[in-house]
Amino acid sequence: MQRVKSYSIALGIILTLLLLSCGEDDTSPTNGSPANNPVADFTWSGSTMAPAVITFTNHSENANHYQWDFDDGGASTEENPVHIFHNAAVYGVMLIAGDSLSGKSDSMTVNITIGKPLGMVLIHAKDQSFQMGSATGSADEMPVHTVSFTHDFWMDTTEVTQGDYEALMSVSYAGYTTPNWNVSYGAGARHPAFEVYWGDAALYCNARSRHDGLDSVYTYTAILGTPGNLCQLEGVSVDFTKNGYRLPTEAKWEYACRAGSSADFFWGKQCDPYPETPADTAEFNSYAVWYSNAWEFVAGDDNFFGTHQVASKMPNAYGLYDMAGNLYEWCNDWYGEYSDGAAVDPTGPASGDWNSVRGGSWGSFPYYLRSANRTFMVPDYQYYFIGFRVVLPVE
Ligand SMILES: [Ca+2]
Ligand SMILES: [Ca+2]
Repeated sequence: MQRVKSYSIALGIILTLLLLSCGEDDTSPTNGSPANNPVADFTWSGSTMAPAVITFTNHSENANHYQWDFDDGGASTEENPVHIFHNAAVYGVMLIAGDSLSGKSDSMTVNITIGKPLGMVLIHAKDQSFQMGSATGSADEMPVHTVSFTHDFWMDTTEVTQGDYEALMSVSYAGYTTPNWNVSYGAGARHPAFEVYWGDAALYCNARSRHDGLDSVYTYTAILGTPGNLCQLEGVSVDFTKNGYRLPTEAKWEYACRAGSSADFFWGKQCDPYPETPADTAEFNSYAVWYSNAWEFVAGDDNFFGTHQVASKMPNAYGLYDMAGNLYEWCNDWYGEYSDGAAVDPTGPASGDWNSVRGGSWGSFPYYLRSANRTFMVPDYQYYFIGFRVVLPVE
């Protein structure tokens, strides 16, 4: 027994020396043995409106490795990670702070409430499909084909307003000047922005992305003309992998416009002879700013020439306003024929001369306000019936 005891004492001295030498290492417990227990602690900062860019700052004690769970499928092992929450929800963010020497860890969970992006609605499209096009419309709406999506996306509930456009663009681009919003076509902060080229709309998307701490989707080699006021982008390219605002693809636009409807109009009616009776026209007027209540001036409280303020009519089932009429809306796509067969996240032709615009305008007849209708314009087309709204993918 005596030999064993001596051996134990010797082993104890060796272990103590080992621990003391380890104590000189920055990452080990500071007072030798036993190791201190880690205490998880962190703070966070950033916007709480989706897409929310949140910076996490670790304040844990006695820890040297970190495991973050953001409660949205995302994770990180960085000490001070930056994470983007794309959806409006309450997230229970958990940090597990561990000490690699002792093998001990501690966790801390904080609920972070993220609100929806201002003026946008979440379009549930992930793993959804719809029939794009129309068998009874124009040739370019055919063939009707199945389109599906791999992600949800946010979409502006209204066309971009003159007020929002002016506020953002005036602080985003040196040399910006206000577009010519002629009062006879509807001028005012709540009226939609018109007389904007496709390039102006793309610059708006980039400006809004920068404003919200997101990526720029559009790159270009030069801006020709006045930024935001009838400018063209030279050498423009679109990076769909970036996390930022962009113009909707035609497929996203039509899916969102239909809001589950397969009829010509999102409120479930078929075009021609509709709208025929006064009751039909009244119904049409309740959903759309179009020829009858905007171009063809008719005296009355709700009828006047030009664009109307956004969201002055009833929304579709997804809460989107003015998807039929008020202004045609720029899409991201070059215009081209549909290809046969099913498509997943289609983005249109790789190049072209015209961009697609959708939805008809305040000067349009009903046929052009159908959900499937396609119209094309050169990107630098200055006209008072084209505006836009933007989308943001949920990755
Ligand atoms: Ca519209
Ligand atoms: Ca057409």
